[in-house]
Order: sequence, then C-alpha cells, then structure tokens
Amino acid sequence: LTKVITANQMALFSSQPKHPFTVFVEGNIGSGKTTFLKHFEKFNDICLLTEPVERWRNLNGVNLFDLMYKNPERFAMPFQNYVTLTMLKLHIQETSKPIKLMERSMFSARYCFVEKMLSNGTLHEGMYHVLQEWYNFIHDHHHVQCDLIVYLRTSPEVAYERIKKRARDEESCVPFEYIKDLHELHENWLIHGQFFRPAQVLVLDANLDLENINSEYRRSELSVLKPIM
Ligand code: DCP
Repeated sequence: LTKVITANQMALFSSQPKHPFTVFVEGNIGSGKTTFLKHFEKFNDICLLTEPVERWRNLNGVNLFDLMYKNPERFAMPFQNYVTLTMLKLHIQETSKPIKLMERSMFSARYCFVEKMLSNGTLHEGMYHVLQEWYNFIHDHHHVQCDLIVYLRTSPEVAYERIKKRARDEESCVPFEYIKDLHELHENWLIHGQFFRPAQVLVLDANLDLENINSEYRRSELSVLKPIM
C-alpha cells in the first residue's frame, strides 16, 4: 500500500522534533481545560502537557500556590515568577510527537493573571515591571511555538459555580469578582485582541455541561489534529 503524505505532514516531519504543531488551551479558572485535555488522551500523536499546579503546590515542601491566595501582597510576585519558569520549561520541552497540546501558557500568566494582580494592587508597580522584563527577555531570546489557541469560553457565573463545586482548598477564598475580572481579561486578550495573540483563536462554548460538551470538543479536533489529518 502506498501511503500518501500530505504537504502538511511533509512540512511537519521535516521540522520534527523542534517545532511540533503547538496548541494552547486557555480559559478562565473552572472553564474545563483539564477535561478538554483528557478528551485528547486517546490520540497517540499528541504530547499532552498539563499545568504544573502540583509543582506550585510543592516547591521543596512550600505550597506557593496556597501562599499566593492567603498572602497575595507578599507571594503573588514569587508565585507568578515561578509559574513563568515552569511554563517556560513546558514551552521549550521537546517531543517526537507531531502535536503538542498545552494547558495554558506564559501568555495567559502575563496578560490575564499578572494584569489582574497589578490592577487590584497585589503587585507593586516595580514587581510588575520586573515580570514584564522577564517576559520581554524570554520573548526576545526563546522561540515560543504557538500555532493555535483554543479558548474555552465560559460565563464567569458558570466558571465560579464549577470552582465552588470542585472545592480546591487553595481556591476557597476566591471571590466571584476575581473570576469576573479574569473573564474580562481573557475576553480582552482572546476576543478583542487587546494583547498580543501568538496564533489564531478557536472559540468553544465551554458553558455546556459534561453531557453536551463533547460536540464542542469534537468540533475542535479538525483544528487541533490538522497536521495529521
Ligand atoms: N493561576 C494563577 N496564575 C497563573 C495561572 C494559574 O494564579 N498564571 C491559578 C488560578 C487557579 C489555579 O492557578 O487558582 C489553576 O488555574 P487554571 O485556570 O490555570 O487551571 P484550572 O485547573 O482551574 O483549569 P480548569 O478548571 O479549566 O481545568
């Protein structure tokens, strides 16, 4: 049997493993990013990279994630600093798979969380500028591959209900206002283009419940699996 190789696949094989087709999954806290990633576990050609929350929870025995929520003035800065490092490691992680699917990115840290922390006063302007210098430095010196962004778009109400339901210890003190503001920041970035978007954005309706969201996930397969289709 002769296997027909498409132009897409040819381009991909010649660029492996340096530049796999890279997809960022973005969306508010509670939008269902983890469930979205799980949907793609069945495909062998995908390198799935989940967010390193466990590393934020245990940095040599220190739970930076918890400290960031409990004492934001003091710990938001080291937390976002560490998030950036752990995300950068994922961005530059090589894989022999043709597709890399990542939960979040350095970009949402920068354009959503760090912006929020500046505007609510948890990050001093000086701290904010140090982080910006890191982002600019990384941007100038590393190739951060991104070919598609999947935006799991929810209403802040739905995201907040899910967060309450899953009841992560660290997030018990997160108020609705925080989720609402993060929603606006995601919208400003991914829908209105107020901040730099490293690739095209595919918007999915992530308000749907588990029983009905499969059709949305399947709708995204064509775009996510494009290099191997
Ligand atoms: N977080 C943060 N700053 C970042 C990234 C994440 O403060 N740069 C926090 C927000 C949440 C937790 O980390 O408390 C994890 O948030 P995510 O939205 O990244 O992941 P979830 O597990 O909440 O995603 P989902 O519910 O969509 O699966």
